[in-house]
Amino acid sequence: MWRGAAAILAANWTGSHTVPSRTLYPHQWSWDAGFISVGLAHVAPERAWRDLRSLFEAQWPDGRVPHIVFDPGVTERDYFPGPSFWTGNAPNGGPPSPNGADTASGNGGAATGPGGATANGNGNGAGTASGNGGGAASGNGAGPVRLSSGIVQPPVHAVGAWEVYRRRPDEAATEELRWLYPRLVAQQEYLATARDVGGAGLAAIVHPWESGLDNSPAWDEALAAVPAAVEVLRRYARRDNQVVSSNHRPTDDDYARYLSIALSYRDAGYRDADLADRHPFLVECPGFNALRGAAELALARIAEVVGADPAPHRERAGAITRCLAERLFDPTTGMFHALDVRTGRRNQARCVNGLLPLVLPELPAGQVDSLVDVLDSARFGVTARMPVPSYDRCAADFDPYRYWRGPVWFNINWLLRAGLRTHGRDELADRLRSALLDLVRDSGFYEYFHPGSGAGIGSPAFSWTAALTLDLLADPPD
Ligand code: 9WN
Repeated sequence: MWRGAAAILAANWTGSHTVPSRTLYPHQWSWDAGFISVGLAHVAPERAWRDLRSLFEAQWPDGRVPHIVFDPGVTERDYFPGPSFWTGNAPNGGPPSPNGADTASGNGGAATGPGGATANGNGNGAGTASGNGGGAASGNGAGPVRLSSGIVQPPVHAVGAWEVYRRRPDEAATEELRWLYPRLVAQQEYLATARDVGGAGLAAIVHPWESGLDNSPAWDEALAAVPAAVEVLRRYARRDNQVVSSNHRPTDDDYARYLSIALSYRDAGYRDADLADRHPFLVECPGFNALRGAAELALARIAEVVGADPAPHRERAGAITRCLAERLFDPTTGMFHALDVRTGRRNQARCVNGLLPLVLPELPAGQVDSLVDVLDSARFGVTARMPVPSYDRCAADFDPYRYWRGPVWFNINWLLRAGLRTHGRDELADRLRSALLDLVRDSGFYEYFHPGSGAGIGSPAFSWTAALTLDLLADPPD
């Protein structure tokens, strides 16, 4: 299994970064890079550092780390929505031309981002409504310009960087941490300020894609209020449905709304000022915010290595934990729920992102007990064989095939196992580890898995499944 996982990571390596999947996702994705680094730490730490550097070279001057950094060598046809959609460079708003990546503008000038990070971009910083409609162009001046999307994903990179460092804490790794630290701080700062739309200390996501759990039922209500850009979708061709079955992916209706939200943000120059007044989708996600907290704790450790003060990071982690505990926990369901900032309502669906606050060590003991109960209940239960599904098994609309509406995902389960260990629930953590390893042993390194049969779904050679398998194999129970 070890060799199979390492081979997938090698096959998905492009020379500067790892793609999530050659067939489905041929660019670099943000939170994928964080998880991938955790696995590369065991087989090729130099690639792990290069991967993280690649991503952070595309950081915007305002600190945001884009959810996709596009590979200029890949055509527009190979992924939708590609660079010309995000930069607004598709001719007349129509379908992107194959050369969109080459024609998209960007002045490539270096700008100094918050926290002392230097990011090379086209100046689409916070508060600037740019003429070209956004989409950062990045690069260190040596290689080709890499365009990016303008939205983010959960900040799991400090956790990844810390894992790579602690597996081989030599001078080269310390140097990498010195380079990354101000950039990771800038990323956190961006989320803590520009994205605190609700004003309570939690970051709001502006698009379901930012959660990483794209079509989770957690967004259904907020999404229903968004107009569907049916006409826009019609002008483009979805690529994902040509690669895997459309029953395993978000629906066209979902996509029409995804496009509508992305266009709204793009056409406002990816500005975050006044989001509350104009943006159609603003949600506080418990998973996203729990991972912000975990990132602060990893930053505290990194700060000690690079000679910075760890205390503010620990304080921020504590503050995020308290906000989550007060604002997103529902005692009637015993778990956390996403809050729609536009309506002030908490979504009632029981989704797996509502269990992720378990990664926070300072979560109140009563909430920890409650999450563990839900996790081990019939709704999410870790049976002898199956890890935790992405949605409540008992819900009427539980769908074992459709992406984040039922199937089992490896990265989430890896995080839940870490959370269980944080709170000393080792027996359950060990069961989860065994179930995950059984799954890949029987089915392969798939993107996601049927929560009943364990059959693999989506991309068959998926990087984070391979990476996190390596980590689980290297980390047996005590
Ligand atoms: C949109 C790359 C990404 C993951 C997400 C997953 C899926 C993209 C898509 O693939 O999202 O970002 O096209 O469906 O939902 O978590 O990062 O692996």
